[in-house]
Amino acid sequence: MKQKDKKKNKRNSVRLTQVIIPDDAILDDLSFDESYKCKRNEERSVVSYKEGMDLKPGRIVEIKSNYAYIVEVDGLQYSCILSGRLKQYRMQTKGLAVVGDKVDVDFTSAPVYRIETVSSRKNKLSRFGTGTFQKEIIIAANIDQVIITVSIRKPMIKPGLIDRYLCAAALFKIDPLICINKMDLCDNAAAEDVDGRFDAARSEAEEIAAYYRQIGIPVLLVSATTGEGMEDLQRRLKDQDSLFTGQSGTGKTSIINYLEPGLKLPTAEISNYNEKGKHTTTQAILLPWSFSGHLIDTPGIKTITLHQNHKSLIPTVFPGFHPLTDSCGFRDCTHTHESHCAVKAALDQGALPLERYLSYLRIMDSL
Ligand SMILES: Nc1nc2c(ncn2[C@@H]2O[C@H](COP(=O)(O)OP(=O)(O)O)[C@@H](O)[C@H]2O)c(=O)[nH]1
Ligand SMILES: [Mg+2]
Ligand SMILES: [Zn+2]
Repeated sequence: MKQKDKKKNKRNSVRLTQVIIPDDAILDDLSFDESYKCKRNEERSVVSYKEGMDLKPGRIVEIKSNYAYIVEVDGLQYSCILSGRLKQYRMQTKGLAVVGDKVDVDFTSAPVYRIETVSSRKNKLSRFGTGTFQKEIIIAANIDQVIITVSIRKPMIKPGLIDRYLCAAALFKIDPLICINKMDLCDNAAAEDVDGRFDAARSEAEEIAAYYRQIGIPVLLVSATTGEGMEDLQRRLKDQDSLFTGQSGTGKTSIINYLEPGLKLPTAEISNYNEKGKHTTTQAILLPWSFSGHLIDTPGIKTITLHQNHKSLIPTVFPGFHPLTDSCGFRDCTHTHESHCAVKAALDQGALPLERYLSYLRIMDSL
């Protein structure tokens, strides 16, 4: 870089650190509209700060700490830091650049690589803290589909939990795919029968699958042990960026390892061992499939939580309620006490299983 340019950059950075954001909280409030961020990056980004830079597009694949981001650029991984410009938003750093974000990295001062811009997101998946304010923690961004992993047994399948994941997927505008794993246990009636009735489990899985398929949500019956359903799953993962979610122990990591044996991600037993002291990552990680596309594993993230502000949206996004809801008498029908409710009518006619309606009430109650 020329001496003159250096000076100019320095001046810019001084000026920029003095920029006062009228309300810092605005950055936290990106829930359904990322336009603030888009504007800052695409419209307001002045040419001057990019002058003399060697910017390359990349993707954040892992966050090591508040300061270290692993970014994939042209198939290679670089440890990067946030530029001074982005660090102004230090308090929001975690939400500012997350796994899956598309970024521009400046290579001018290699081996120090700086993330200079973060592009606006197609979508994101967040979880919410407990307590009154339920602070948002973004898990990952730019996700094509979320693989809702459940197991038919061990742990027992819980359709109520599937509904919760489906609500979250709908709220965050991410396509869902349900994977019912451990199907091998169904054919193993002789095996120790902790949860009872393994022999009936296959028809149970098929019944659950039939219901969700009927309301338009794809379901695969798989087994990471026997390989059942794995070809179909691979076909659906190809060329997509998929985030695996689901209760711990349902076999997410086992499925990933089956499809990509080279990864050797630690499954249950090893993770437990690591809890005794070894460092394990609790963040999301983005990894490439050898058959193209990416996966996002979220080893330390226990469950999906919904935000209390989502409550008013659940009556429309709850799986299977659309397009019924269009025929409700009230636009903001909660399908409980209202008259002319199409959801309750479907329930009375047996078109909507009581179980699903009760699951809806439980989710509403919990928010
Ligand atoms: N029988 C059976 N066990 C499985 C299957 N998939 C995973 N497991 C076991 O379930 C446990 C939890 O698996 P893991 O992949 O760590 O689950 P995760 O917590 O969802 O990542 C491990 O003991 C696996 O060996 C399967 O398809 N069949
Ligand atoms: Mg795991
Ligand atoms: Zn209604």
